Amino acid sequence: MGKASCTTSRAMLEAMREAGVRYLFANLGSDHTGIVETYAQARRDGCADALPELVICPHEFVALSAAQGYAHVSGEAQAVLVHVDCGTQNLGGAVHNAARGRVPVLILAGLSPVTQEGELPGTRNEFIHWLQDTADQAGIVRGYAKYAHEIRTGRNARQLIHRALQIARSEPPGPAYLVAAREVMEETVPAPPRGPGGPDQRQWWSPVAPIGLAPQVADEIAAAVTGAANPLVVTSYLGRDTAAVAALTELCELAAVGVIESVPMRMNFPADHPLHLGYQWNTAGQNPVLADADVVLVVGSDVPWIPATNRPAPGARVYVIDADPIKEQMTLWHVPAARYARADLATALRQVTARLRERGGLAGPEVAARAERLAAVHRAQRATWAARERPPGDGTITAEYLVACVRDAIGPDALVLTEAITNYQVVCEHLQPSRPGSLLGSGGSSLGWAGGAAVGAKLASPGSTVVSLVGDGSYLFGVPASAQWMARRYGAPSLTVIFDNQGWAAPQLSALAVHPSGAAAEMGAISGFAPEADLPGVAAAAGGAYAVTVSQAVKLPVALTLALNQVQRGRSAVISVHVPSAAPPPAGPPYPAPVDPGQKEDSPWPG
Ligand SMILES: Cc1ncc(C[n+]2csc(CCOP(=O)(O)OP(=O)(O)O)c2C)c(N)n1
Ligand SMILES: [Mg+2]
Repeated sequence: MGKASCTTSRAMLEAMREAGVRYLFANLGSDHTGIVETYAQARRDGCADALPELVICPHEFVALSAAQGYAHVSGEAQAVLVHVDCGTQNLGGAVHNAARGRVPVLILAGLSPVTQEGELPGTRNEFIHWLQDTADQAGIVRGYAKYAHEIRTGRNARQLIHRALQIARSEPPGPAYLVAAREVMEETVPAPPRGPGGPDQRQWWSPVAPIGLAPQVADEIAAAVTGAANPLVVTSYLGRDTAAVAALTELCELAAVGVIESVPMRMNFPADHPLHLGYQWNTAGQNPVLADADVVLVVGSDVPWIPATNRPAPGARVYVIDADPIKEQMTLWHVPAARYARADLATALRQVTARLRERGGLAGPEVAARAERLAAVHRAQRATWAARERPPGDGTITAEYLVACVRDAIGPDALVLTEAITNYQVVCEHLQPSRPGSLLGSGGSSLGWAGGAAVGAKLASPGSTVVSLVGDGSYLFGVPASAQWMARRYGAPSLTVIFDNQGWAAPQLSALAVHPSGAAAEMGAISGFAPEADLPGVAAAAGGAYAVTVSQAVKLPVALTLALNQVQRGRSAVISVHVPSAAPPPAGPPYPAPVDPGQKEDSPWPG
């Protein structure tokens, strides 16, 4: 092929690279002949730099989670390549996580060939091409994608790649999904001019510029804060822009405004700041701090509170500021607010702070007294939490003690991914993240995100120690064999700490919340994981990980230190820690004894 032309596949890959996509997280199929050929040519010709680096992902959910983890940490959208409808279906809940987590990502899938008689290069030649022909492949993800479209000709493939990424990166960010038939990906198209004088595509496709508050809205919010006796900020993901953390801190310090983190999927406000007033997740009761507030700024939150059990006082004035302040993507959502404002959060907070300074009136004794009062609440919370960290006298491990040990072992510079489910709140209260960017959650609720996200996070920040805190169920949802294989293959080691409560606690707690004295309360959980699986052993087998299970409090600190040493040396480590059980052991006959690991058995059910 001459320099003046190339295939659509190459054009798409080059456009991704131009747009700043460093990695293509890929799970390949018969639709990707042009892509496979392009990578092979680039390898042969020594010009692989013009393409995104290929990361082979044995499972699509892990591929998209890895792309998400990379974008979470770097802010840079990456790309995922999947196989027709099958691969798209296997993305599964990771699409939900990317959408709810506001993560920019480009997903590219092939379509079954659109010819069957040899009319065009790439025509159908395998039986699956008929089986994979579906009426609306993009429909699988349409409810989650910001943009779902088909590349119908190679002539504008570059343009559509750039357009998809521009839409994915513009606020609020999210997934963009493109499909292309095999014939289109095999099509020969003119190559764009190169070198000086050639188009620099990236500058033409930047995301939409941040917007600020209208001046009168900034003024209105500043006036409300100035006039408030108890102003409060509630946030969940403001920290996805680390600059917004500094902007929030400045505002809060100026006006003595307390901060609650509700369902925090990021580090939003330093936990060690005296104005940090704690966390709320599925809190069953009324949060007194929220009840006391007369002005509430909801700044970057999908769920600032759960109104059936916890809400501001009836007279409180609420202001919602967000990239999507009325959550058009949710069918049912309402926070009764005096004003809903669409704005970039760092910009909006700086504007309000500037207006507060112009207005003055915050240097009086009331504001200073409020700061002192809030600091006392903060100190009392921390004292309660600290008391819970002591291990019980029987030598077992509580979740609180576990998080405290992890915190002390990893130090403040680690990057922590949390998918600890019923221990989400425990993780926050005992980790107390105080460095912007140091805590990540999926932003959604489809479990298993952390497995792949840890790989992506490490690729984005190779100098960071990446630590995942996950439930035993969430660990298994994350296809650990796939994620751990990728971690070894691509040099992206991390530490995984499993809260092994022997099953799914969450569905049982959900049942008890609705049926507090029903049969579920009487009979106990039905979602236990007995017989116990060797969870770290999965990682050892698939990715050569250092694998250990701990059940005694006294052994935990040393186990964590040894595991972290392994991670520093480039090997992943998985520690499963027995914490109080989610479910009693099942009734009925005993399960077969586990197979001795040294022994090879043909049947999994010996004896
Ligand atoms: C993909 C997916 N499937 C099912 C669920 C429903 N679900 C929510 S929490 C949970 C249990 C999680 O177990 P684990 O990670 O062990 O946390 P625990 O509840 O024990 O704290 C399940 C199954 C979900 N959120 N996502
Ligand atoms: Mg569990």
